Amino acid sequence: MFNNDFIFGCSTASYQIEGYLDSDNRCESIWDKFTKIPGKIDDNSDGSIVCGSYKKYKEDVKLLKELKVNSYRFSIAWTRVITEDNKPNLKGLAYYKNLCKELKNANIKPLITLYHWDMPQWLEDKGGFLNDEISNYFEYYTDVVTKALDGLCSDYITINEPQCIMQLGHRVGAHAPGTIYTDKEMLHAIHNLLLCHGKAVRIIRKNVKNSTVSIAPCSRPMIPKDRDNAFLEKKCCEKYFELKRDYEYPNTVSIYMDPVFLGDYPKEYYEIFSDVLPKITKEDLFIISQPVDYIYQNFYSGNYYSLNDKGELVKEEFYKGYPEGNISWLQVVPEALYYGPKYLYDRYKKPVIITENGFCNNDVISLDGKVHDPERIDYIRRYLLELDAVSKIIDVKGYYVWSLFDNFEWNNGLSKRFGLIYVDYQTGRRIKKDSFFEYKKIIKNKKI
Ligand code: GBH
Repeated sequence: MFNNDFIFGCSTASYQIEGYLDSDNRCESIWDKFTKIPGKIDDNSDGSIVCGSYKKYKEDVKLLKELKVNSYRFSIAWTRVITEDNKPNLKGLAYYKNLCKELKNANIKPLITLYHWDMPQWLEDKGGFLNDEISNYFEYYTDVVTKALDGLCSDYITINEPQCIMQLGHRVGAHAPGTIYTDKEMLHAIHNLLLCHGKAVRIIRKNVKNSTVSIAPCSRPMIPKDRDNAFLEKKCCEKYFELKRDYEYPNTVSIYMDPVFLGDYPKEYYEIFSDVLPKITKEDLFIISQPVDYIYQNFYSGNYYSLNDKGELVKEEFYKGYPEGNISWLQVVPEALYYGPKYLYDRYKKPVIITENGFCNNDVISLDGKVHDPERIDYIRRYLLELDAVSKIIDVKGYYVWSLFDNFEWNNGLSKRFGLIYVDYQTGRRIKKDSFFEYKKIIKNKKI
């Protein structure tokens, strides 16, 4: 049973749902360019059609109203609201203003993500996150947005999943812009990204009355196979925050969250990267660690661990045929919503809000014209049961489903569906899936 003021919401992101990429002087983003490179997107699709939310926002809000969510998390496209000569684009701003007004009339609180991966290409051309001016550009963009939305939105997320920006965008190369960083560049870019966050927090506090703000990282928690073994849980928690100089280090939580929440990088950071450290000043760390309100986190999956004879952690491989979504990394591990929030709360001591959680399915329209998705319903219910359980021992304030709609799933294109609402990309038709009605019921009853 969730508290009466528990936030139930849905999440989306600009490039994934808006479409109309050439409207109202929107400028090119790194995803416009990346999707044109042959072989980068599984089905050669891009963000040009998708859900058409740039024109259909009234219909979007109607659906949200029917679902009765308290909050809608969406992102602003930097490319729509700032021109290539770094001036406000009033037409682009008007879209987000209208969306916020529509939400206000429906009694739904907007939660705005300022950066959900769609960097303006002209800024990427100036070096992207390696440009030491990037945090000043981001601060200016944040200033423009918060002033334009004055009185319409008070809740902001600075940056979505810095892990994916760095690991997928600049190490694996599966995401835009796909330029591969050396370790020295990676740490420099991470530091600049954190400065973007900090400067945005500062300007939000200045411009917005009763603001809330934080960053939304993602992670894949280590789950103790034996839930009664406190020693194993402690080991899992340690591993979750551990920073090692391996291929995966841009994916860790502590490299981003320690500076934001604790005021400095983890101790081991300075040792393992001693030969490639960026310039880090006291002033930088002060800016990066401006107080934030919440621990936001996106959780989808996790890994089980047990102990060997020597008392060391060992990862349990998933057995063949293990329950999973229609995307390689989405094994069903509901305990992620118990241990993830718990580990984070114990270290960073702020209320937790799950900013994304959801399921990818090979959904189809059935003969009866409906979309039946029992797997998604089961996933959401199992995960929410774990979240409900952990909320008895830590402060959990909300949960957002990824996603309201099927949408452009980055390098996986349109073939991967995460929505509570099915989108027929040929006609633009939207069909509420069974999970839409189930989530509506959960919201109404505040219980599973
Ligand atoms: C989120 O990222 C995004 O915010 C959203 O835009 C996207 O559409 C949604 O989730 C669904 O994918 O280390 O094995 O987990 C995705 C979260 C984190 C999933 C990194 C893939 C890498 C492989 N991603 N993870 S693994």
